[in-house]
Amino acid sequence: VDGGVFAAVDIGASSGRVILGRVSRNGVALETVHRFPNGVVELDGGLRWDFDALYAEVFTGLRAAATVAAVQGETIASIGIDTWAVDYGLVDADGRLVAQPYSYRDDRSRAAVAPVHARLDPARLYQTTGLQFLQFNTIYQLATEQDLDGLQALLIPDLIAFLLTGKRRTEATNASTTGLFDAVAGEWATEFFTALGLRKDLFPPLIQPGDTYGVLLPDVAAAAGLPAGTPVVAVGSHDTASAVAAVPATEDAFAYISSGTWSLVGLELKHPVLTQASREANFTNERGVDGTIRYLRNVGGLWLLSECQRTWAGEGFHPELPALLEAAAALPAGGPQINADDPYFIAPDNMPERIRAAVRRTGDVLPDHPVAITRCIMDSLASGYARTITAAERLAGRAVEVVHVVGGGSQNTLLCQLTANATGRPVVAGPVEATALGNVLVQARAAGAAAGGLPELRRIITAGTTLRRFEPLDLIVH
Ligand code: LFR
Repeated sequence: VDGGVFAAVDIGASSGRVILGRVSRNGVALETVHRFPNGVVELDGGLRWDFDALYAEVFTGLRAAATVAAVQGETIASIGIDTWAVDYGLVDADGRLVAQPYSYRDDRSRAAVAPVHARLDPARLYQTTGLQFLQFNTIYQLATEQDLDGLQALLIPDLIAFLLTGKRRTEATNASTTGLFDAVAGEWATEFFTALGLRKDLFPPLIQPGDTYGVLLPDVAAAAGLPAGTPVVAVGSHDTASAVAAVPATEDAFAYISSGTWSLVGLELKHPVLTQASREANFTNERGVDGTIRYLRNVGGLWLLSECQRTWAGEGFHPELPALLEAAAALPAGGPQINADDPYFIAPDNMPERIRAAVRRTGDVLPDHPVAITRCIMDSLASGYARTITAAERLAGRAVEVVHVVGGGSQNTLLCQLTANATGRPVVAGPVEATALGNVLVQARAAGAAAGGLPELRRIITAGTTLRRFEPLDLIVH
């Protein structure tokens, strides 16, 4: 491992950050130089992302990164970008964004599912793409577009890279979430474009993690205060791909939970599982760094809790998270649960009442109290994780001995302990900033500052991070 300083742009559904990652023999040291909120906005009759505002924040962050590095006498070797998946912006021939991109939480794509399936049998779609069915997959979103003439679609990280470099590419891990990508060939599934009447060049050509989009446009570099010629390197631009790359696993028999707005729960495989049973269980075969397969399911995530907090705040009630979780931990096990992956919870608004209604439908009662609701969310997530890991073991024919939790949720002691209990496996929690670490390490390898495959990159992380371990507790009192 040689030294190097890299800038990671990492934008999630609820916040974004620009981070400096310093890679050395002792691991990767992260320094957040800019943090900003994100969220869906109601705009032009839909739920969208305020992309112009996000790009301005990215720019502010890059300027901050340049300043911090300059003070230290360092040069930023490259920039890498990751965000959530599936969403895209449309640009015209002059490279102008024609509208703020829709959010996957907008409901419009639901009505497009049946027409797409009328043309492409879902079983055939799965056999090729291996993608789990989610109503917001890019393929259904695109089917709602009225007029794509002369436009090109850029996935969100690729759109940022395009504005920075002028180069149009589609990064492969994120392309694998579109529903238009062949999981075995690792190429666009061109026959599906044809079947849906989409131009084959609707998306730009693929780029692999570690390859370079291009260097900063001269005016961009000048405005950001970065050296001319600073490259923008493709990383696992799907945030989950970067997070999984940074799972500090030291053995093969592991499952991971990338825990944030969503919980992405599954295994890392060499080959996709495209069986009928896998489709019925709605497992996805998304592409990871180095051509690995992220065999996982989207289980509901901390979105359930953050949306509740938003509702409670609107009612003038601001319970502090640590106190809320501590009180929830004191409640007995065996309380009411919901199915955390129900699409019913995808859209924003009035989450506490929606959760209580879902519990009512199971014939149970959930008190209208933040502590009870919080405990219900935690229990439901832990059960969802356990169910998913058991199914993944069966479908992929692989045993799991340890569960790694990375991302923001790895700080949630209650959730980690409940996960250990529900899965009956030890849980290793951390790092919190897995996504940024995965982003930085792929850049570091591209620059020659780190070497090897995922096991070697993971060893760099394990060396530099403190992990917490939770043993499963037997809750049955004898
Ligand atoms: C997590 C994530 C998931 C994807 C969802 C929507 O941030 O990227 O992997 O299914 O957001 O894009």
